[in-house]
Amino acid sequence: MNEGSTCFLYLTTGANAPLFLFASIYSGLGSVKNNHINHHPKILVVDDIPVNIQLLQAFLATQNYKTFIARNGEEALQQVETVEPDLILLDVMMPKMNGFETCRQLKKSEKAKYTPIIMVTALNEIESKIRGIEAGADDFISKPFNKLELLARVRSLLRVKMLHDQLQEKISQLERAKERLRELALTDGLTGLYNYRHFKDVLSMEVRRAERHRISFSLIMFDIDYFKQYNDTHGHLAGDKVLQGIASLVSNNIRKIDVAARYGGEEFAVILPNTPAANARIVAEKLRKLVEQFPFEFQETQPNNRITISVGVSSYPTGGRTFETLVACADKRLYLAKARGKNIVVDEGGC
Ligand code: GH3
Ligand code: MG
Ligand code: MG
Repeated sequence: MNEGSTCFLYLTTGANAPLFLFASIYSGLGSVKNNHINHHPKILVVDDIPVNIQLLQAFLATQNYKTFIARNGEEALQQVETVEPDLILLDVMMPKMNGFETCRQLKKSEKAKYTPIIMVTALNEIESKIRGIEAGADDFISKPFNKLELLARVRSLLRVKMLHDQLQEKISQLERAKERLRELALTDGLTGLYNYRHFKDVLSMEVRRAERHRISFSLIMFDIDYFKQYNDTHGHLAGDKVLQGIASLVSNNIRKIDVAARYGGEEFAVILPNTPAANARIVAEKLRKLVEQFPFEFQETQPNNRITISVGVSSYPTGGRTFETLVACADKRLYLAKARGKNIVVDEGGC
């Protein structure tokens, strides 16, 4: 008892030295240091004997650790799901599921597989330690425990856990950045629609799918009418706004499985999977009307006081059976639409 209190006194009054060391290690690690300051590490104490729990809990609380308790292996497995502790102190001798089995289960669980586990064994039990290592334990402390030793082991494993957490966070950041890069590589910067590269991939894939499953699909291509005149009169920035407006009209009015892309300067394409020619015509007509009816800025200076589009539609297999023939067919029909006076849909002839 006496020895315990001396030790305790030492820990509370003499804590500056180890804390200083602790802080200086972390000062080089940026956000890890802040993490440590902002959050009190969570420790789960697993023991079937209440007085053991109380002892550990009382001591850990003086060190600013948040403690949680479990009185057996099953409770420990449940607790890790909600508490997500930074460290587990696990008693070896417990009825039903002993410490080794609990350790094995914890290390298998999704939530606790990277949580350090310190096994609390009887003094100098070498056999327990070997079994503990085999069960995945990270460290050991003997009962009755020495407070200084316990603290050193706890701190050392929390350091590992924090580095692990930080690494995980960096990995997630990298994954998110990679995903964003992937998105950027597939999208058109001005309109947010897919770019030509992605359009090419999707259309090629649709051709292969259609060949294999004997299903039809369609391709819509359209071009803005008299757009050079609009740009020349109101400038490129105004022209860009029209391109963006048309892109939103299209993406907000097609199905989720349809793929809208900016094919080139003022030309757009929409791939309609599982869509035969008759249905594609309806979609094309809907898009044409939406553009015609949308109140674009400065539209009154355009012919007929409107911004309009001319649309060509080709379908697999009647309009073509390959990437090239399908695009060529939709393009030809688009130019037929221009030749016939613009602001119309053409889905027949020319191919
Ligand atoms: P038509 O009715 O036959 O389609 O004639 P048009 O004037 O629309 O077509 P033309 O091919 O002569 O000109 C296309 C114009 O599209 C040229 C250019 O000013 C404009 N354009 C192409 N790409 C962009 C772009 O990224 N931003 C802007 N603002 N304008 C663009
Ligand atoms: Mg044009
Ligand atoms: Mg054009």
